[in-house]
Amino acid sequence: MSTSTFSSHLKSQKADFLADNGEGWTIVMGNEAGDLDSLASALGYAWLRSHTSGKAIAYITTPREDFILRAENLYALGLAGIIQPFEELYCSGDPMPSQVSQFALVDHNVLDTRYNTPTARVVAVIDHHEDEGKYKDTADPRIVEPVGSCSSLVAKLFQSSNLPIPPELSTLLLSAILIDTKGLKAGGKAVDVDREAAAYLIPLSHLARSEGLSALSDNQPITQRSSVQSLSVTLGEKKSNVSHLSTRDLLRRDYKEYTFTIPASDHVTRSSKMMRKGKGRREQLWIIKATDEGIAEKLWQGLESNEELRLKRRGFANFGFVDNAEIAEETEDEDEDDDEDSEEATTDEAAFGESYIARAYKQRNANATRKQTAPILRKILEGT
Ligand SMILES: [Mn+2]
Repeated sequence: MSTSTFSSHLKSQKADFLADNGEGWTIVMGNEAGDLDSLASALGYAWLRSHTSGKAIAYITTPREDFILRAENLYALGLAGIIQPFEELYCSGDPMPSQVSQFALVDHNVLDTRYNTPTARVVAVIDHHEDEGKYKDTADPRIVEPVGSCSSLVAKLFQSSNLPIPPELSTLLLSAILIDTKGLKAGGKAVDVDREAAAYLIPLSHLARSEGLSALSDNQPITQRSSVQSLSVTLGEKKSNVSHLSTRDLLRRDYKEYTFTIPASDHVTRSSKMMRKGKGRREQLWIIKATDEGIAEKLWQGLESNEELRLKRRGFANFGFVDNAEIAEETEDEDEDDDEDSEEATTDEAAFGESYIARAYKQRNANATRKQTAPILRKILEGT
């Protein structure tokens, strides 16, 4: 299939879907952060499902104005011949037809409350986050495995289906795997499933077309070939080049919202957490409504005693706060030592004003991502 027919297939599929008002269709969606893994998994599984078990379309959850925040997504879509994503793909901002009731979840395993109407049914789950145990009676397949990239699980499904995979999709899935596993680096997030998926996809991707790569062409592992590694480097550069983005853009780029039910009181609280990643450094900032003091206490205690995250309290002066409202001139705080700021830290919980209680932490285990923190948070708040 040529690039132009792949993208025109998507375009006409979108038109059919809207003409049907969604009736009889399954919407395949990734998580709301909208990273390349979510995007590729949704497009990949929608293709597979629409060729095996009925009408399915990928829904791209990223809002139109946020699309530019992920240059690596635009780049990988470009490799797949999708140059104008908003025309070719069914995206956030397009109408959600009233007849839609079937959802397939990829790269997350709980249907967002926005779509969770009384008639909504989750008919498939393919994910690599912690399993929240839902939809066991309705989802088929229901695959939740801790692999490096959800795209690897989608690739594995293609492999066992014997359905020919378009090179555009191979390229997209491969790109997501490379991004998520930093080029399948040894000692990183890649597990065997990721390596096997990449080895399956590479000869079926654009890389093969440009270089005549085949799985058996020499003794070097296919994932170590220079064209694969250079794609990985390019994607990584696109992803980490964020110099054109503002602080607000950076936060929007990785925003995720979680809903937890707190036992004892009947609150439902929404906590959003932001983490910025530097070279091997990770910090956490928590902001809580002052009216939720019980939650704050529970949270501080749970977080600070957590042995996986190994959090170290940090004072807001480290981040340029001089008092409640003002932000200081840029201060250098590279390589701060672990003990200097514990005293002042206790005094500035009101850094975000009286309505909020805030604490900042340095994460001494910089390897733990949101994937580890989210279940810890749930345990602390829900006690399960
Ligand atoms: Mn993922």
